[in-house]
Amino acid sequence: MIELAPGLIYRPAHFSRVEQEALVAAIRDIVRAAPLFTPTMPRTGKPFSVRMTNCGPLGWVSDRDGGYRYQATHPATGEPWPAMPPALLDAWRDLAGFDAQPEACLVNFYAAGARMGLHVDSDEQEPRAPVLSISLGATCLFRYGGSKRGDPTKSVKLSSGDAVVIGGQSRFCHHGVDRLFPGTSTLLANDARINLTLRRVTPA
Ligand code: MD3
Ligand code: FE
Repeated sequence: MIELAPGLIYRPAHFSRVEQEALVAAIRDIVRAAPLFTPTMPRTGKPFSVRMTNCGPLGWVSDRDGGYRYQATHPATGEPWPAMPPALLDAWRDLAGFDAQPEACLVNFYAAGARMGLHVDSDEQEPRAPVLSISLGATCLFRYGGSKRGDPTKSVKLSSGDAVVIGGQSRFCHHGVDRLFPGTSTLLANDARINLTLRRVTPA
């Protein structure tokens, strides 16, 4: 356990290989029920390079007309999101240090070359709840900074099986994924990476 910044807790290799394989199997079931979609930026409609889906009662979506938001249904199929797998609820209970259940698990699928620009997660209405991040597949270079966009940043490599709890003073810090490292995944084909983020959305 390494505290990268106040409230930013890095747990390298938290999940065993067998646990990672079980998470990938659970995600395959989720993607079958709730296909990956390509979010687009508010107003401009520019597509993200990361594809996404969700599980749990709420899911994060974004498109040109509706902007960033949580909603109970898949933007393309209109179906409710699939249930959160028990292994993810267990991980939240073990790592989040927050009494109420998570309501959303955002599944980010990075194909080779995908990245995520520096941003703040601020669409949740429960600022006391942390975000729990789980990385699977290819190693990435993750960047985090301060509450202001121009604040200095630091970088850390996130590898398959790593968990990060983002809470406290770090909950509203800027962060992003600069790049993936090809040839680093023995879990997923084609240098892909999956990141899961568990979130409490409504006030607990
Ligand atoms: C640091 N995902 O989905 S997870 C996101 O690897 C997102 O896919 C990244 O940022 C990914 O919003 C990073 C780790 C993470 C999540 C939230 C944070 C780090 C954070 C909030 C504040 C500071
Ligand atoms: Fe984020």
